Amino acid sequence: MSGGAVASSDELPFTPAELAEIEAEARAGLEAAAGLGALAEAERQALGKRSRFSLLYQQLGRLSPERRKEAGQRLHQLRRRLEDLVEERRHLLLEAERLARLEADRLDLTEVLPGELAGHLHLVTLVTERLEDVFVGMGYEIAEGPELETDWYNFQALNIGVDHPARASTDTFFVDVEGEDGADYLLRTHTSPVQVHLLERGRLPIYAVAPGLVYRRDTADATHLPGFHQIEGLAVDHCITMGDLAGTIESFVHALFGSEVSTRLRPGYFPFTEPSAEFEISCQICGGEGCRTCSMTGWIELGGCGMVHPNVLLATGVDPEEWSGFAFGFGVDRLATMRHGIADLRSFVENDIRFLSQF
Ligand code: 2NM
Repeated sequence: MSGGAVASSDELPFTPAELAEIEAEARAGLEAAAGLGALAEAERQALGKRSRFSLLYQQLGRLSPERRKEAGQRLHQLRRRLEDLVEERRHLLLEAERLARLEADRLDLTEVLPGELAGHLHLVTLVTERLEDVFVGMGYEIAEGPELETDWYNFQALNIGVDHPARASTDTFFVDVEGEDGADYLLRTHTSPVQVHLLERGRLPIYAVAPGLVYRRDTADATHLPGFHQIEGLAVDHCITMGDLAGTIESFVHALFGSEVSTRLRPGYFPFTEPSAEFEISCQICGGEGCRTCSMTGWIELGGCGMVHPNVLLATGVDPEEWSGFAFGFGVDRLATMRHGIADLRSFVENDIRFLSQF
């Protein structure tokens, strides 16, 4: 140490100008730091053990108590200002890093390859829309109804008694909701409840088709899905006959598959129609000659149909003495597999873009 021991040791170890210079230098370093690593280094230079700041601090011990207090306060205030600046800078840099990371992780899902469409409707939707167009062309309206139904609409009104096998809990998803009326709720197992709503509404005559999702407790395999699409038609008027039914089926099959395809009805059974029939189309694979696809019969079953059972009309408040009707129904997914030679229904729900983009 130079100078007189007592007098010089009691002088402040810095001038205000020196302190201002130390602060300016530290600030410049902290503000120039462009990343968190650089900031830590600038902080070490400003306030670390070997910093000009720390050297001043170490000299406080030599001062008289009054001087030490004054100098200590000055240094303390400077440290606070610099620490605040470090925090502020750290905050800004963290935010900048976060934004940079978000920008880097950004995925542009809207990309459209040059010359290609962005996408198209699912084949089942396309086939449903085609069917709707064909029926609208024949004067039908499109009807929709809820997928959550009561036992009444899905079964009772359709002449499906409590002991009918279609009611077995193995076939139906029952839903555990408390209806105001204490009714049992379930996922509709067919679109027929939509027809029940139409009949109940009582605006006759009715010419309507109801497309939509239906649910059954099946394990998915090549020919079953637990959720699949149906379309059902209903025509109720004065003097509707089985001949009208056969002609309607032939018309829409011709519109869909071409007029070289033949149709036929075979006796069948449904609780909601009497008489009931299954309708078939001539096998497209062999042209009716007989092959593996049609089990050598030349015919492939497409759906069911029949004359609406008088019990259904009575249950929905329609007078069976005045009105008669036919109804038909079939699986849209299955029709799409037949129309496009698809081997497995599960392709429709696997969302493999290579499959979907073919149609
Ligand atoms: C089918 C087959 C036969 C049908 C019957 C009715 C109603 F509500 F009028 F009674 N709707 N749908 C029906 C008839 C559905 O699907 C295979």
